[in-house]
Amino acid sequence: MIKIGLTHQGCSNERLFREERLEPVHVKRPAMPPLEEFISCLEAIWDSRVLTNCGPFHEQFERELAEFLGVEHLALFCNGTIGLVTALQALRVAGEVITTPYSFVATTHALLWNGLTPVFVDIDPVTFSIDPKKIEEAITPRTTSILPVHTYGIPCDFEAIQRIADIYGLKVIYDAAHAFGVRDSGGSILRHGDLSVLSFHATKVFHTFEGGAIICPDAKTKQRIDYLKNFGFADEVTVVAPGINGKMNEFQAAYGVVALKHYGTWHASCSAVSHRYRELLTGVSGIRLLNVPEKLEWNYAYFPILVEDGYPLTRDDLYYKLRREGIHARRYFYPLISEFPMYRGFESAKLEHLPRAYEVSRKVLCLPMFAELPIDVVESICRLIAEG
Ligand code: T4K
Repeated sequence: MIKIGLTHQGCSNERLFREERLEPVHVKRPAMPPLEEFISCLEAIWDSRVLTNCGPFHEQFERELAEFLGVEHLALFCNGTIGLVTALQALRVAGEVITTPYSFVATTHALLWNGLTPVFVDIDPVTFSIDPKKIEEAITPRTTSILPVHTYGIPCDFEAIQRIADIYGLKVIYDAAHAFGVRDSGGSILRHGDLSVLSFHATKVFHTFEGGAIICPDAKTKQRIDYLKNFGFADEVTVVAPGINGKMNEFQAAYGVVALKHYGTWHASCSAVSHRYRELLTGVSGIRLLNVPEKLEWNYAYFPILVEDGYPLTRDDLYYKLRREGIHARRYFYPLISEFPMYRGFESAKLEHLPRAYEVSRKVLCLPMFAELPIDVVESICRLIAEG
């Protein structure tokens, strides 16, 4: 039983975790709307017996989500990974794809599932996303596309990336798994590139248990993606592509409709958590915080810190120290994707080509970050970090 919301008189949360062996505080805890609100949707599903294949909740959620995100065309998916696999299919991507080693493995697994060759380039030390300056030198005659990731919801340098894509005639597919609701002065950052792919996994700022979406520029592309996510069916007797089953079911979609109404509240709570972390960790020697651009409407997807040389403990020492206290921070993203066996044979995966990504992966620690995280727990975590 989790008791992170409770502080007993004279007993701090950090002592509670240690002495009473309560449930640990994980890096993520899904935000959930009141159960009653979802139950009425379940009743509607029970009555209609429409469980999947783009039923009424699917259509409603697709519409309401597009409006909420400020995008015109969006196709829902059963999860983000199948969304990525399908996005690459939709654009008929072939050959080599330039991407980042500093991400969750799903980013590049989607390439391997399409028979594509990942070409890793190093990251920018500030955004932790692909460094556009490194992209050009990785282009070969086989390069067709770029697959950047908006790491932790901080936008990539999309202008520089698009400039290169335009010069060399490359497609850009953004892995926007972390970028739900992020807006800059021009609007949703999902408008960039040829396609963007969201994840609504349980650990994301907005979730549908599992789920995802592809954001696309026009109705024609959406039509093709809709065919692809439903086995390629254009109608009952016509199959136009070797599609997959990527559909979001009615339970996920109904949940999405309900959850969307609460996102504003959850976002505000995450903002309070993030600001308290920032107040307490700014100036702690050897702890570096994520650089969030000033005018960005961020989503507080993660709270990564870098444990630098000036800190008295190594990153792993701090990770285990917090763990002993019941705080389960996570090392997202360590090891690098390029270090896993199915990738390390690629020339671009050699660590000598990826020094910044390697360094960040050895220093990063993502602290618990979710809407229900009590501020006094944030304060306890920061005390533990500050004391070294
Ligand atoms: N691209 C990027 C850049 C991504 O980060 C991801 C997913 C994808 C693509 C693929 O999208 P999806 O196909 O997943 O839609 C988690 C998530 O499973 C994964 O979705 C996410 N990225 C990745 C960064 O994190 P794990 O293996 O770390 O998850 P897990 O099960 O250890 O969960 C972390 C903590 O969250 C747990 O310690 C407890 C808490 N938790 C988790 C779940 C699943 C809950 O409280 N409730 C839950 O239901 O990968």
